[in-house]
Amino acid sequence: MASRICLLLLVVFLAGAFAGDVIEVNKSQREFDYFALSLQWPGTYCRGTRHCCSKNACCRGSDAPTQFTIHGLWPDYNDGSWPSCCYRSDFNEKEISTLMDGLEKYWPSLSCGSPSSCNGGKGSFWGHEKHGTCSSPVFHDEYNYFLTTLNIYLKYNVTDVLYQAGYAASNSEKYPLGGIVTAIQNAFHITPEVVCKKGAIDEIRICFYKDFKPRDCVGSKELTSRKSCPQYVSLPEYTPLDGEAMVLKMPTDREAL
Ligand code: U2P
Repeated sequence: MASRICLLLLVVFLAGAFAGDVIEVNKSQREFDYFALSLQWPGTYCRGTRHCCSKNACCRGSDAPTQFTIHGLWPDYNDGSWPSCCYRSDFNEKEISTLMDGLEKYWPSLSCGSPSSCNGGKGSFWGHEKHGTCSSPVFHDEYNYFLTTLNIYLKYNVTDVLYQAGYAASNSEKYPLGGIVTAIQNAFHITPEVVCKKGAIDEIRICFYKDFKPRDCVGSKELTSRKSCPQYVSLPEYTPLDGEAMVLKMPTDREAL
């Protein structure tokens, strides 16, 4: 009887959690172990830009991001896997309207595609942050999930740490991967995970306990975590697409999908 009441309370709790209309609880996924703040380097990502649209920050010309931007705050398991879409909820962009300036600046979309959300729809770019639905019991609503992510991103400024250690964006320099990892270890006392694409830094992930104290990322100690990176890596400068050509070729959001 007591366990039935507990189960009922849990369902009621989850039903009220995170966002407005909760449709279904995915009971097969257990609670996550830690958070990974995944940061992407626009200089690397935007090299692959072929299409422009209004929401793609790679197409902002001289206003395009020149720092690491947020890819996501991911609830992860210690075994290297992660839960996703723990329950389906209707993402309501109005709940985070006061955060929009910060999101546009620090957590922009770097493509024109619309990733699917947990209810199977494709809409707002931030609606795709299905990771938030698996972040209970740390977050109970959309607003707190996005606000906290912005805050820890600003607190743990990876771009600044690398810059202070002499690792600035460059199209000619190569930097020792070990030096980049050491700079972050010295600043935050944890080991990050580094992901590369064609010899360039693509992502840096820093990880946190559920109380947002920094911790090592699971992949950071394994050889596999840095397997995509050579010993010397580049940190490419952002090269804006040609402004004139961009305006002429710019399709509508719908055409770009
Ligand atoms: O790495 C490819 C995509 O897998 C998802 N991912 C990866 C590692 C992890 O710890 N958690 C996680 O969710 C990401 O999917 P996305 O959020 O982009 O849909 C990542 O891009």
